[in-house]
Amino acid sequence: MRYELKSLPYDYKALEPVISEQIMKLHHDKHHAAYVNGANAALELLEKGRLGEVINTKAVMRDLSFNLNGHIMHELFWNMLRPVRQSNIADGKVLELIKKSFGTFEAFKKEFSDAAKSVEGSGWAVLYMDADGNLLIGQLEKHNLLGLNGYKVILAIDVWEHAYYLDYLNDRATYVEKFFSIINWEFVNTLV
Ligand code: MN3
Repeated sequence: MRYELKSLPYDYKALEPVISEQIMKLHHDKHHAAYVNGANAALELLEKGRLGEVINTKAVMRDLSFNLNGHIMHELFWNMLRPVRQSNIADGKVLELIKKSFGTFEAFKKEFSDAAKSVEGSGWAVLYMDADGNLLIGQLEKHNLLGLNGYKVILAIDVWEHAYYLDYLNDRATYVEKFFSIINWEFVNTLV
């Protein structure tokens, strides 16, 4: 088995002015591609190990966790975005679930934004759903640490510097605020 880098579901410029074409090209074609290649390299080593070659199992599995989760998170992330809309509040089933778990959309937005702004170093803020439709917000460090096992990722924001620095420099807060205008709630509703 090998993983593949799919094309973006829209043009590189589609998310401007929130996320520039330059960032999208680098982010998808270089960073996401590197996670796909890294995951495939780890798979190849595991296959060699099965054939008797001596491998560093712990290191390979660490690489697989980092790169495969990086690939999975980016595939979701691209689909979770769409061209900017001025009023872009959640609707449908996901809005019901947000209200059930957080009270109001605004309370959800504040907690999610605070999570995104306070990720230490490289990582993600994630909206998770359990099997009963309860939502929780958490952080991922890198792509793979501090996650909630058994929970489904239904929304995530990449707050690695590669996701925003060329457009926002160190102003992660503004990137997080503008992210809300490009969330594809239609896609998120297919996950809940
Ligand atoms: Mn990224």
